[in-house]
Amino acid sequence: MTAAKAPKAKRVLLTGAAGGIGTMLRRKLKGAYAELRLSDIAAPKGLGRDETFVQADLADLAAVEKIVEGVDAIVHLGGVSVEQPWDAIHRANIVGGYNLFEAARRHRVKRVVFASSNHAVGFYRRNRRIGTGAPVRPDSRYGVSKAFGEALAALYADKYGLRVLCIRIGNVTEKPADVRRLSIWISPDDLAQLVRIGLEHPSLTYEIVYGASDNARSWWDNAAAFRLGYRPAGRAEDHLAHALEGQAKLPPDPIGDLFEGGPFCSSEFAGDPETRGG
Ligand code: 15L
Repeated sequence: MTAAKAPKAKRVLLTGAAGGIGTMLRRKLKGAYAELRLSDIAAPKGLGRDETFVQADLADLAAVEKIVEGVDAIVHLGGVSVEQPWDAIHRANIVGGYNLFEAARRHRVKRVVFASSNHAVGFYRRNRRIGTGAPVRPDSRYGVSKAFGEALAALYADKYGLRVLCIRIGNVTEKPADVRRLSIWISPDDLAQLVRIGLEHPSLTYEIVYGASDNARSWWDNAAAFRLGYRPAGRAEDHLAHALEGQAKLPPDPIGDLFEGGPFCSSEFAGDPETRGG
């Protein structure tokens, strides 16, 4: 099949469905596909009768194979979503990420939308503007696991023909929570738009995009997303007062303020801030 004729997904699996982003997306994607199968370690709250939930631990390949069986596409949000000790990151994001892509290959899944994170590039300085071609610069073990996920995604796309969209999500909330988030914020509607591009775009093969709204203070060149038709409607600056209010409640973070990843960079930081970071 030529790239231009690839059909959009009909049966979709959402991993990490009980988490914050999973809960938002589950609502936004409702009714958009013939089947939306939800999965997580624990059942999501308020599961409707019309919703299908299948429990699975991502570290268990046999369990992951069961949840991917029969779907056309996967939105992979599952795993650890903040910095944690290596054992937890390794189990859920490294082993879990591998299991997810490998199960997708074995079951001939066509597409994966991978929830990557801004923390894969968190150690770039805030006075730089980076595109998706910049080398990864993780700011945490968590960020490393997201860079690993992007690499896995590229391998499965290039070698096995999977169509993959990696979204380096900034921070998805109704309103940006502080000054750093004015640069990286994405509204739930804009994130849903990007996810649907990943599930439906006819000529997608492998792409990394930034999961950010139309933010005046953005640090990212999101041309790759725009080429795929992304038209964000949210603007962080419309919520400036809310962000400043949130900022006023935060402790000072002079190291974090230098880098895109903020507190993920200053946590455990032992380097020279003048010479470290990209
Ligand atoms: C992330 O990747 C996390 O999942 C989320 O909890 C926030 O910390 C976000 O990044 C952020 O950078 O604000």
